[in-house]
Amino acid sequence: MRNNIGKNICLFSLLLLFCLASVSVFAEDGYRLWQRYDLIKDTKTLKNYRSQLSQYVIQGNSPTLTVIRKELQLALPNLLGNPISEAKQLSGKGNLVIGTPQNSALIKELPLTDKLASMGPEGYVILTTPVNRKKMVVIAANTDVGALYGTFHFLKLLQTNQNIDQLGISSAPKIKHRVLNHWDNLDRTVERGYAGFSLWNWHKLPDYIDQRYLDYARANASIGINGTVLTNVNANALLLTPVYLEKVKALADAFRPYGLKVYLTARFSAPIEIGGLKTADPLDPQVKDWWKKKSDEIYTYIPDFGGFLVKANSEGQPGPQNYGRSHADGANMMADAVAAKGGIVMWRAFVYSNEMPEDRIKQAYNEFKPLDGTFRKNVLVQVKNGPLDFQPREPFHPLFGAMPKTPLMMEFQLTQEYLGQATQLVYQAPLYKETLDADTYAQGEGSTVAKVIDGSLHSYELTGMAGVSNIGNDRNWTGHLFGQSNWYCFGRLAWDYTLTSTTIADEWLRMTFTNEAPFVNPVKDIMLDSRETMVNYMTSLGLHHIMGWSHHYGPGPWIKDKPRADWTAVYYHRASTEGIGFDRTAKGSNAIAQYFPPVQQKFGNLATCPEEFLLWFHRVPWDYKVKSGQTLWDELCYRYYGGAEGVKQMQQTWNAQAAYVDPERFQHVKTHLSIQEKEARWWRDACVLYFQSFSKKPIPAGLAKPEQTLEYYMKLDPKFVPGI
Ligand code: GCW
Repeated sequence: MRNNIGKNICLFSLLLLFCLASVSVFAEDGYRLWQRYDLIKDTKTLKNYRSQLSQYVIQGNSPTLTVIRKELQLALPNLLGNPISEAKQLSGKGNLVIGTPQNSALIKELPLTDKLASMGPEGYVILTTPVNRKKMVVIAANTDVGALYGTFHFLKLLQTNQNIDQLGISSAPKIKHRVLNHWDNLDRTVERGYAGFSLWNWHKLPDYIDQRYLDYARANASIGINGTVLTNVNANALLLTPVYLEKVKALADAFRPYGLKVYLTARFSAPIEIGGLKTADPLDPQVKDWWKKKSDEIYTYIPDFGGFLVKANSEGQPGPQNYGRSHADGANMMADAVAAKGGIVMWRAFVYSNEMPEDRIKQAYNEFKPLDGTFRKNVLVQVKNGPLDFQPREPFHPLFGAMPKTPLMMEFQLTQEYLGQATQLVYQAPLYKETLDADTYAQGEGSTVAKVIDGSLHSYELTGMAGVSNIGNDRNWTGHLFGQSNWYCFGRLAWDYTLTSTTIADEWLRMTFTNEAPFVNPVKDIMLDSRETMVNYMTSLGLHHIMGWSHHYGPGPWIKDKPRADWTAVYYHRASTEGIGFDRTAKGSNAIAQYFPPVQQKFGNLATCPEEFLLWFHRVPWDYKVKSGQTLWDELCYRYYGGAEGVKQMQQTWNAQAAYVDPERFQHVKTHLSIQEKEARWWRDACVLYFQSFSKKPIPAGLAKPEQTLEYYMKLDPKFVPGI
């Protein structure tokens, strides 16, 4: 009797343990990102896939082919609910063949030479083709990494229930260097990070390779990201010391099979701080020699080290101007140090100084334009999408198109420093696309920013797109679950900027949640409207830089009287009883003159200036008539109230999706949307009341009365806001 009871208790606790384990294993905490290989629900599609996929053949061996094998072993049995394994030979049917002409005799025999010729080192083709009268799916590329990218594309087709009967896909990246920039510090804090601490556990490196590092590399490979800058551009010279290079090497080795190259941020004064030199003057032979030796040393640890990302003479960072040298002098010295090993230098153009009375947004152009053509061939000048600083909306940076002899690299921000940080849902693809599709008129109509950075407009060989990462060690990687969509869309657009925001959102939703249309369509609308909704309740009609001081969290249009005018809000909106807005026309700071004539005319003329940039380029009175026929004041109010209302709609739409999403992620998003709704009302009321103190006009009838007083909002001072 006692034994039986004992046995039953054991059995019961074992059962309980198993249930708990299974729940925890499949806890929907967002860790699996868009790489969820759950059983395909649509039975017709499942049946079709099962008839076409029963085994895979990968000839050859390499660390990258091993990664492909692992991914297929994880994905196919789960997606198809069938044991699918690797085979050495083709069988009757259901073959998936992956490889390159170099490592696969099967692929070598196929007439793919022409197709592969134009795919470059990272492109791939995915074809349904008969071989020896056996129908099969072929994923072929010129390199193993290309085959890996092709494999992830094929898995995406299955995850999104696409028809694979007659495949004829060829895809190659439009941009060569597709790089994440982590603003991670060596103490594991992340500057402007809202997803926990840094992924990199420097203390346990080089020995402990966390599974997260591999899943990070998998996720990046699945969206074609091929570079990662591990540390903050406000760089720490210690990173270049042997102790840390050992640790970096361990990460580089872990990432290499996924085609992910490692770059490091270089503190310009490192020769002094860790080299014992008295100067960091780039024209000093000792300094040149130091960087050459340091770079050679780095290559002994990381043979395929990508190169340096440098923030110099910007926001107090040391740089060549400390020695009266130019940015080109600094960049070229470093470029020479890594050139022999194929390294590049990404030199940031994010420079401005408060001493300069000039309109802050003009300064980077004024500093870099004259240097056009003076940079080494392996230097990219990295330029933020707009001339200010990652605002919810900025016009494209006037440097794009203005430096025909210097490869310009795009810098977008995925982390939401100015876009609601950790608590707000904003899908940024529309923001990125707005910049990429903007016409610079550098060589007449059609000279889009995208054509500048893909090198086609000015025949740059070297091309790049960087994204300031939103990744941290939060279980869901990005803090807000929908932050994942920004990591995803950055990778997709860096690979192919012609993709639409809608297509990318559709892919991500299907892979991350479900293919069920009653979920995909309305939630896609939430995503596609989210950026405009945010602009409306934060910075509509061209307003910019009116957020909280230093942490940039919440509204702060009243911010003034700070050590640096160009870090305040009043510097930008210039509100007074007469009107509001920054006159950047020829009558004002003339920032428009930095654009090519057609753009100057468009932005410089009130009649043609898009209203979303009205107060960016113009200063107008409160009763100025906008296109809707409203006065500017009324329009501003309607935008703020409309924006806050927009978040309510996002909530309603999401709250109707409980049936399609696991409780954990459903609740996560639901709770964050309710925080966002509150914060949107905070922005609305604080800004409307503040600007009303100048307009002296009533809030249009029918709009709710602000919940608190202006004094109340001005007194709010959130503490310990993440990211600083
Ligand atoms: O956006 C600003 C941020 C700084 C950042 C800087 C930059 C890393 O407020 O935190 O510094 O830009 O881009 O260098």
